[in-house]
Amino acid sequence: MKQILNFINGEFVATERHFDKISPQTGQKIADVHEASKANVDAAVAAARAALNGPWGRMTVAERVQKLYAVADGINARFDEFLAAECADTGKPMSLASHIDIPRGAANFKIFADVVKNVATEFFPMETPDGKGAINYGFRAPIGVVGVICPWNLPLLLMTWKVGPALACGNTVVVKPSEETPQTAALLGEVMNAAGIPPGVYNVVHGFGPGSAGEFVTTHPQVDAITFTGETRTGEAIMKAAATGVRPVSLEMGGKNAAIVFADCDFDAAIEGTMRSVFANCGQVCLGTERVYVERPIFDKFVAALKQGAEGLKLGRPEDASTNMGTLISKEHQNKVLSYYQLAVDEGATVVTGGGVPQMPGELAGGSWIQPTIWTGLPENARVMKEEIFGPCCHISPFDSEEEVLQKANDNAYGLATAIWTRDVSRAHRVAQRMHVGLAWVNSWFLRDLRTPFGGSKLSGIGREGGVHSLEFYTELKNVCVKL
Ligand code: NAD
Ligand code: 6OD
Repeated sequence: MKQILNFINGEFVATERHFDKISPQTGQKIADVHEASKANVDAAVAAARAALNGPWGRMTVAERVQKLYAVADGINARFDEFLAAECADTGKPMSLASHIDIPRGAANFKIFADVVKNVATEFFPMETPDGKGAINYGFRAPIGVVGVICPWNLPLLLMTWKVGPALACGNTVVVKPSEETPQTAALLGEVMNAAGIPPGVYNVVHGFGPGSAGEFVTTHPQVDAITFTGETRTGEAIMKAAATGVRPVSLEMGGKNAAIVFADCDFDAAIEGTMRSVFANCGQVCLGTERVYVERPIFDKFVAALKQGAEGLKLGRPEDASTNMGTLISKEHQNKVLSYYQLAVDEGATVVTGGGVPQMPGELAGGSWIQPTIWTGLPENARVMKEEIFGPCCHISPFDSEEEVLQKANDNAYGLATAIWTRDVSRAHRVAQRMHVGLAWVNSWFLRDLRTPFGGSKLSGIGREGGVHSLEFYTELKNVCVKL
């Protein structure tokens, strides 16, 4: 059986307690994961502290940048191993992970190295009574040892989205991958060593949340800042943990995102984009759409086209090139999504398509498969319209005016993302600016430029990362004033 070890101070560390990694495709165990104890987490934090005060902290920016380029190259050199590990852990199609998850895993190191290399700080010359003057300049110091708590939906992408900028800014990290997806974080340890990243800079501890590695990292007094991606309730617990010691947190959390489709849109592009935003990664994307509002003149046509698209999705093995939808992450998550499928019916939805579990052949019958699902007919106050499901499903509602759709789309406790489909440029800007979200796409979805701010409003999070905004979280800006 494959053994997934912790990575502490540049070495792979076995532990006594193990937990099972279950394949979401078959329901069979595929690996033994070594759970980190409190003592293992203490060792990881101590190693991170020593590296911060030692070789990593003393490295010039140029040297650090070269090392991070080598990490990116190392991921690309072992692309197929990362791809196989990510797809085994998540059940996602290789066609998806080879275009998004793994290339982004590498890009997150290159791009944030470039950001750090190229960003200037502020400078203010100052007049003084003696006429000689003074200069002020900003200096960015690393924030210290960063605890990185990760989810399972885009494991390598979302972990490196934090680790890339954290290391580029000169910090060291203790990463707690999701218990569902331990493999690529561990594999990255080998790449770090091969790239010459000093021991202790990148550490990985496996385990769960409360009473396990997640809690040990976030409550550790020697962890200086915490960056988290995951569910809103977990984020709240982490924010409480960070209050002790007044430590900064960056929280990227859930969403209940609305797409708004106006009658003047490019219809085919709106269908293609909405198909992706609802069904990509089996609906397990925080930025994904679960509420679709369609202007009444094209409502019936839109519902019919999305139904046709959903019914054309091919579920199957990751390595099969024709697969365009994989599994949910686990049986537990399948049960959660199915409970919402039932709730939608109980709340009075019309099931346009799906609503259950597909029949899969052979060993796949034991996996966490789910049908792509579309509903219509729910009132705005239904729970299915308010709560994040995190599955391949959406509700489609008609609307008659811009004001009406803005009111409905914004009437939600989350505020992560929206996708607006229209050919009217003025309306596109107007609606994008009036949506209570951190990210608004117009005539696109998940079109990402890593230099741009990323984050959510309301229950979807606090803080922004991306480009220079990541520097704001991963460094402390000091003012140096020099009298001339
Ligand atoms: P989760 O909150 O259940 O788990 C995330 C991580 O937190 C895991 O590593 C888990 O072990 C750890 N954890 C759980 N309880 C903890 C505790 N008390 N202390 C410390 N660590 C703890 O989230 P998930 O189910 O892995 O991911 C799905 C969720 O993540 C969805 O809600 C999705 O919307 C959200 N998400 C948000 C973004 C974003 O950028 N906003 C991106 C991806 C996923
Ligand atoms: O692309 C990214 O940087 C990012 N943070 C994506 C998040 C996806 C959520 O599931």
